[in-house]
Amino acid sequence: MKILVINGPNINMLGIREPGIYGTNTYGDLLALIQTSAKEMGVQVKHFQSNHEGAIVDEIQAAYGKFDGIVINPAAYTHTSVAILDALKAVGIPAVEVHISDVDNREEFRKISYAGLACVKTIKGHGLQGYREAMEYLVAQYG
Ligand code: CA2
Repeated sequence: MKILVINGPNINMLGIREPGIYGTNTYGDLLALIQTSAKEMGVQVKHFQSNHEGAIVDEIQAAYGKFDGIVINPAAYTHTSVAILDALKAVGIPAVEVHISDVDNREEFRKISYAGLACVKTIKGHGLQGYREAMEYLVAQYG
């Protein structure tokens, strides 16, 4: 099974500020967790991070026919991007939405998720472990 993990804007800054919301782990720790999880689950994984909406759309489109599952944290684009929603719908690859923080218990605007409308599952507020849980779900359901 091949899983594509996509992270949106500012996720590469994890651990630098706002530890009360996002924890103290760094972006490097997240990459290590994804790699270790993939190895343990016996799946292939590619990780992609961008601060640009169009680049994320391009990456989702390029996954068509190449990946069996997507784990996506669109970060701030979660709450604004119809383009990412449409790209996920266009490729039809099972996608799990992940949020490190509990977006339902923050500002009102974070309760809205466009990308989530195209996802088979959403995991929120489980910290970095949410990425591992998302990968486990894809393996269990589609592996
Ligand atoms: O909880 C999540 O995973 C989010 O997707 C993270 C986004 C935020 O816009 C979403 O509402 C929820 C933010 C990404 C990281 O932002 C940072 C902010 C300060 C310091 C480091 C990263």
